[in-house]
Amino acid sequence: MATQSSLRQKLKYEEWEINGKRITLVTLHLFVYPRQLPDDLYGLRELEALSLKTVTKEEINLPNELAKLTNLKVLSLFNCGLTTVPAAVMKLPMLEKLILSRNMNITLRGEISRLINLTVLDLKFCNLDTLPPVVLKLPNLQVLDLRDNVQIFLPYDLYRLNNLKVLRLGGCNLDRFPPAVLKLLQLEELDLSNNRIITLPDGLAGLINIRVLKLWLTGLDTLPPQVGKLTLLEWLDLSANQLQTLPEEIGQLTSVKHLNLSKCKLLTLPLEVGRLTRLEQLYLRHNQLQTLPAEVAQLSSLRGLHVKGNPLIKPPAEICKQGITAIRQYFDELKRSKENIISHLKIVFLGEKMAGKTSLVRTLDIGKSTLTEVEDRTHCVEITQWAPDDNITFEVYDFGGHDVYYLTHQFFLTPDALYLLLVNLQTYSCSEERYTEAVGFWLDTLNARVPGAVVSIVGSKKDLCRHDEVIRKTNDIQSRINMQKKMWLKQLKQEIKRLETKLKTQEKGHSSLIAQQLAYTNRLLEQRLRFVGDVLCVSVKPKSPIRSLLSSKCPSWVNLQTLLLENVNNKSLFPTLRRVLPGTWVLFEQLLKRWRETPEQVKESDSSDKTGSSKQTQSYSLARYWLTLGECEGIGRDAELSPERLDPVLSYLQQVGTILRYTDIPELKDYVFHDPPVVVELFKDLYHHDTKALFSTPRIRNKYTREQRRNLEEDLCDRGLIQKKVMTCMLPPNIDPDIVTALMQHFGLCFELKGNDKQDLSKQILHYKIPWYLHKQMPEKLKSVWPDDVPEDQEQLQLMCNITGFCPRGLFQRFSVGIHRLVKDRVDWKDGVMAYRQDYPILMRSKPVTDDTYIAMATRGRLAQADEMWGVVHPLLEVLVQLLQEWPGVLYSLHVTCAHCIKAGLGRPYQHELRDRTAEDGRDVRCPRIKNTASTSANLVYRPSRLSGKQYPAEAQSQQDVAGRSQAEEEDISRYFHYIKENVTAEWKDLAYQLGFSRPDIDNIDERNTDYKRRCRDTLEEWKEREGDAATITVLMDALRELELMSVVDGLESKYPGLSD
Ligand SMILES: Nc1nc2c(ncn2[C@@H]2O[C@H](COP(=O)(O)OP(=O)(O)OP(=O)(O)O)[C@@H](O)[C@H]2O)c(=O)[nH]1
Ligand SMILES: [Mg+2]
Repeated sequence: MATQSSLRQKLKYEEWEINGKRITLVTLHLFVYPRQLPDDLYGLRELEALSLKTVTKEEINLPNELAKLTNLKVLSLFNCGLTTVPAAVMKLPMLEKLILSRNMNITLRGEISRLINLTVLDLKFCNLDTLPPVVLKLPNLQVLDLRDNVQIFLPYDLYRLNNLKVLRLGGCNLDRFPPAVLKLLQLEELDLSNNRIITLPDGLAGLINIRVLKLWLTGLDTLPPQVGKLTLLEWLDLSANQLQTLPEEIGQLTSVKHLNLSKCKLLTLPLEVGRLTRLEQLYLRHNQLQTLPAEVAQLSSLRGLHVKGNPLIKPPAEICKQGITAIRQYFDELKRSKENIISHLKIVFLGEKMAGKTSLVRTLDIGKSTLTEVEDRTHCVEITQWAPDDNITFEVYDFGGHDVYYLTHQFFLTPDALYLLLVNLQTYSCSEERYTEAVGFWLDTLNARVPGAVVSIVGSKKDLCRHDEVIRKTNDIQSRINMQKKMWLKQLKQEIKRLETKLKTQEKGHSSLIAQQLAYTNRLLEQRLRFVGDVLCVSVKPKSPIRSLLSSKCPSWVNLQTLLLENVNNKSLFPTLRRVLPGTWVLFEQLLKRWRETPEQVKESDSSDKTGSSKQTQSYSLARYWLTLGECEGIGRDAELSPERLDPVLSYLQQVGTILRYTDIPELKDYVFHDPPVVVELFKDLYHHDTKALFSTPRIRNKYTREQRRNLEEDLCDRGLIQKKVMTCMLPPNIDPDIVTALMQHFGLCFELKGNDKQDLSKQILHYKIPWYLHKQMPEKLKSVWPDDVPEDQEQLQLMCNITGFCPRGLFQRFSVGIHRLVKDRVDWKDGVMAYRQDYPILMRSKPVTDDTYIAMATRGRLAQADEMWGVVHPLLEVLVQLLQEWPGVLYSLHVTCAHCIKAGLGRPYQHELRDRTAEDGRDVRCPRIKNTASTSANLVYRPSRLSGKQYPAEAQSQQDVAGRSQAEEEDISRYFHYIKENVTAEWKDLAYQLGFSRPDIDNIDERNTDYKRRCRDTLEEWKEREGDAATITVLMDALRELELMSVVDGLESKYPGLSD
């Protein structure tokens, strides 16, 4: 039993909100177990706020002695199993706030009216069917919370509560606006959310003191103009309703600071919203808005404009993503120059080599059947523009079908394009193998990289097949596509089921990451590839003049053209095809294109600068590949964009993929890559399917003997190695190889190897390694460093990423580039790397197992060093997880292989789910394969919590973060809480979900706190307690960004400079 002094130690000053005011009270939070209160409690006369909690949910026994706490102002009896309010409560003369929520069917007796100071009564979730009549006799009641009493009836004489300022009736299943409420003229806050109300009465305008009005999820389809009379309104929540428009009277609500219109069906937003000069947060997510009024962006108090999930064309989504400042700059520029409507669509031609892609592209472009010659094979990617009519321009991406280009292709696969997959009907045969090569593989790639994209299948070279053959083959393709789609769905559902089971069985405190992964996987269900039409068969072989004369039929590719035009005009497929841009931006883009095509000519015709020095000539020939910022400014001036107006258009073009910019890579930050395919073409010189051709160019032949060239080729093919000076020689003249290699390293295509000459740095031969060229197996000699059997005095810590189903080609190679800066003394082979990290050996391997792929990374050391071993391998896993974010459709899970199984050499070692170590974990974990007889140290199974928190997409971090994290972890995250709670306020629930809290957790936080800020703070504190060291500012910032709380993110960054470094 607690003594008085130990109880007194638990007293703390806590801030409470009573009736809109914040006061600090001497507070005690007490767990009552089993039912009895400690006797010493009644001696705590100074107590002002008492909050009781019970774990058993049995009725708490509140004896008369409670009345001795004469100073008690707040009493919380949330979920205490009460059937009636105990008599002692009625004897607390000073009581101002009484929380009785979640006490089912509680009765309130007449004596309660003795509580003449009671101003706040909380009866949420009490299953009340009528308002207890005695409540009307509480003369000073100002706040009445009746939320979630689903049957409640409100009496007509509710008006007797003539001091009532706050009435909460959310979730009460009300089917109309309760008339009695209209008589509560002094009301300042009314919550009717989550009811079946549908219409608002005219009389609402009489509630002229209303400041907060919550009407979300009430089925409203119109907002009566009378709402405009509520001129004191500061907070209006109309989200999740059926509203398509708003009355112009909304503009009269000039006190409104927070307006939530998300998840309505809004098609337009009235200009009058621009009159809400005090508006700070405007929520418009998930509506049907195509345009925003410029007036809205001009609102000077506006800190957050949330528009995700709208088919916006003015401003386009790429602008909105960048935040309110970019939106303002856009409208500003739009006002300064004229509006241009642009219709662009990216069409990507994919498919095996020789499928007929380039021939079809050319045919469509010139409008006449055309065949390519053998030497026309496409290297990497060619981009052309095709404008079939005045209304639209297609950006056509024609990819080289050879395997070697596959890695670079992926960078051009973006979600908003139309994909045409060409299947060569001549070489297709109705077999699983051919289907996989010609169709399945490409669809898997799209499904992994751009889930939800629009795809059309085209059968090519129809002229080379008989009619029945065409039918047989297209039917086969179609039915196998259906099977593949079913397979994807099955995999997704299996994964969801696995995660749901895991969520149920996972111990408390470990579920948040699984919940996030589950939410993510569920989202993928909504984002499946959209196929348009059946397989369309074409031939682009020109007909002989005689046959053309005899046949009146139009060529088959014309049908494809018609289909393309039909599809692009289908708003459900491409809702944001047309977009409104400032004329200056459009002109700037056109000038950039001219530079792309003919930089020298552009320069010659440019009258502004005619010095024409050789240095300049060189720089203009480089301008084919990239522009310096200075050159961009010059082009900007030609488009009437001063240097300070340039950044918004560059950011926009970067967002839409027209240009590449790397403002955070030192070697690249001063350049603009205005023609991305040209950049990739540079790689082509180093990345060719024909390695012989690489070493046969005139420049290489001039510089190296035949023998030397043979050695160089051998180096590349056997070891993936290429010397820097050789590489320089392979690139076009004057190209700075450092820029190309910085780009290649950024794309994950190569890494740098320094020579061993430690004395003379200048003599170091710099090599680059291109893992793509590696084809050999693990070298035998490595067996001495890493024997098959784990040495007796050592343990193996092995982390595993299990990729279900399709694994992107080249993933392991890119991973091996990504980890380069973390390891030393590496040896690479086809599907593995052996290296050292912090003097520990590490082995990374990729292995296909039936339909899945396992990527394992392991180290060995003594058991006592388990924690160090985690520090060695875990950062490698983080690099892989980060990389996987490029393929949102890939399903993967993370594991720790049972160290006992490894050491015992068991065939199918057990894979533990990756999770953090907690204080409750025992010392050993049983090996599930050898039930109950063998075990392994918990230190080899559970991740030390200092490493946690980086596991699934919402929390993915950049590689740079890996290095900088330990410092961030050490600082106290709580220092940011105050700012966050002050600014997140009402969105605390979203934040809680984002941080992995479940619905019941959130309800608890809701119940036990008095206002948003406290709930937000409580959420953050609990999150920190749960997650320990994993509760980092990076995770928190990611969560805020995910919720688009950009004003909070920006505010934190400016308040704490260096936070985002
Ligand atoms: N008979 C016939 N031949 C075609 C047709 N389309 C393309 N070809 C021929 O097929 C070969 C390959 O055509 P391309 O258009 O270059 O193929 P691709 O898909 O662009 O090939 P890569 O660039 O290597 O990926 C060329 O020899 C073309 O002449 C067609 O409709 N009928
Ligand atoms: Mg081609």
